Amino acid sequence: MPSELEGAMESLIKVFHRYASKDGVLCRRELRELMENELSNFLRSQKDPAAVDKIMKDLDTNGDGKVDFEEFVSLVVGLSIACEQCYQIHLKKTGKK
Ligand SMILES: [Ca+2]
Repeated sequence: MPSELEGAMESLIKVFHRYASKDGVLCRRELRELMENELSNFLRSQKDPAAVDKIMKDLDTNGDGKVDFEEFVSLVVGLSIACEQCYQIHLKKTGKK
C-alpha cells in the first residue's frame, strides 16, 4: 500500500493522464477541462476570464502550445507553495493543526 505522499504522486499522474489525450500532453481545451473539474476552487477565485490562457502561456515553457507533465507539475508546485503559505498563516492564527 502506498504512503500518503506516494498516493498523492500517483494521483497527480492519474489526473494528468485522464485529461491528456493519447499524445500525453494537454492542449488548451484539455487544460481548461482539468482546471474546471480538478481546480474548481482555485479557478473560482480567479476573476479574470482569460486566466486559463494566461496560465497556459506561463506553463508552456518549451513553447509548443501544449502542457506536458513536467509543465503541469510546475502548476501544482506553484499552487501548493501558495496553499502552504496560507496554511502557515492559519496555523499562526489558530495555534493548532
Ligand atoms: Ca509545452
